[in-house]
Amino acid sequence: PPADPSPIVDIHTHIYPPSYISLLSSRTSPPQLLQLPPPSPDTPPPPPRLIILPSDSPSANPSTPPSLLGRPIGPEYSSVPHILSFMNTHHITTSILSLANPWLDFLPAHESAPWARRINTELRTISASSSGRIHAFGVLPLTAPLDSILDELSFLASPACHPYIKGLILGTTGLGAGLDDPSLAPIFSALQQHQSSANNPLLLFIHPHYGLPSSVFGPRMQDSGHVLPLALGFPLETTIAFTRMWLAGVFDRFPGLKVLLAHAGGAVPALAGRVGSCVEHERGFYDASEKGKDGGEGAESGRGARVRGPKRSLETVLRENVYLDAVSYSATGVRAAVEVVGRERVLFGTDHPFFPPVGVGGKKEEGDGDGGGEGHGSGKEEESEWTSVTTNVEAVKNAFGSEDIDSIKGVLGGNAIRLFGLDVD
Ligand code: 5CU
Repeated sequence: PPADPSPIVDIHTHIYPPSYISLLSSRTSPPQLLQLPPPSPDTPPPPPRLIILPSDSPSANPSTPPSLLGRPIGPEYSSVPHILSFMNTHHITTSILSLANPWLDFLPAHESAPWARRINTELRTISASSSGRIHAFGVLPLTAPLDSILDELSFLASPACHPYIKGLILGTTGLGAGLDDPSLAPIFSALQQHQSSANNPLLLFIHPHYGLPSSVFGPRMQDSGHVLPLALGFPLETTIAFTRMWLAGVFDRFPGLKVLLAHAGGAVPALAGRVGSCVEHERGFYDASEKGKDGGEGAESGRGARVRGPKRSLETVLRENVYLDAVSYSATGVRAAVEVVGRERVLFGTDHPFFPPVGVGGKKEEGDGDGGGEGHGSGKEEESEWTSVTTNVEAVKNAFGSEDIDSIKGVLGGNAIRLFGLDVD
C-alpha cells in the first residue's frame, strides 16, 4: 500500500482505442502500425511497430529494416485492463485518458467527423464502465468542415458526455496553420463558453506531436534514437505553439479560455521573461484578425492593423488561463511550473503508455537496436513500477519538500479533483 494514501490523479495518460489501432494497421504510410511476419513458421510474430513520429518514417530511414523502425508496442497502448493494472501499481486513483498523437490530424475531411464521434463514444464508454476511475479528454475532427468540428464540441459538452469527458486534446497544428490561426476563433469562442459553465471544465489540453524539423537536430539525430525529438522537439513545439497563441492575442479575445500545456509547458516557464521582454521591445506588431482595418502600413502590407502586441501580459495569462502538467521528471521543472502558473494549477501526469521501463526490469526486446530507448509493455511490466512515473512523483515531492505536504497533495491529485469536480473517495 502507498505510504501516503492521498489520491493521485493522472491527467496526462494516453490510449489508442482498439478501433484506432485497426485504423493504424490499415495504413501504409505514417502514422501506421507495422505488423511483422514471424521470424520462422513456429515462432510467434514480433510485436507490431508503431510509427508515428515523422523521424521514424520509412522514408526518413531508408536503410533501416522495418523490424527496427519506430517502436514495438504491446497491449498497454490500448487495453483498459492494462491501464487499470498500471494505475493500481502506481496507486493512481483516477486517470483522465486522452487519445495519443497524432489524433485524427491525418484523416481526409470526410472521414474525420465519423472517427471523432467513434473515438469520443469509445472513450465515454470506457469511462462509464470504470466505476469513476477513468475519465477522458475528447478529440475534435480538425480536418472536417467547421460545422462538424463545432458539432463535435457540442457533443463533448453535452449532458451525455459531461460526467465522463473533462476536456479535449489538441495538437499544435489546429486547422493546419497553427493555434494562432484566426480561423480557430469560432472554436475557441464555443469552448470558452462551455468552460464558463460552472460544472463543465472542458479544459483544452495542448499536446505536441510534430516536434521541430529534423534538420535542426543534424545528421546524427538518429544515433540517439528518439532522444532529441522527444526531449527537445516535443517541448519546444508546445512552447512555440502557446507563445504564438499569446502573441496573436488569442487570450485577449478569449480571456476565459483555459488551456493545459503538456510536459510542464516545455520551455515556457524558463523563457516567459525573455518572450515578455522581446514583446516590450518590439515595434512591428500586426493583428491578422483585423486585416484591412487600419488603412495604414499594416493594411498596405496585408498583415492587418498595427497594434501594440498582446494586451494581457504573458505573466497574467499564465496565472489566469494556463494549467501545466507536472510531467517534467525533475523538481526544478515542477518548481518552475509552480512559479509561473501557481501551485493550484500544476497537475500530475505519467505520459503512459510512453516511456515504459527499458532493460533490467523492463522488456526491451532482443535485437531492438534502434537506440530509441523504448521497451514494450507486457503484463509483467504492469506489475513493477515504471521509473518514468516514480521519477515524476519524486519530482513533485522534492519540489516542495516535506514541510509543504498540502502542495504535494494538491499537485498529485487535489488540484485535479477540484478542477474537474472528480468524485474521489
Ligand atoms: O514517445 C513518444 O513518442 C511520445 C509520444 O508520441 N507521445 C507522447 O505523449 N509522449 C511520448
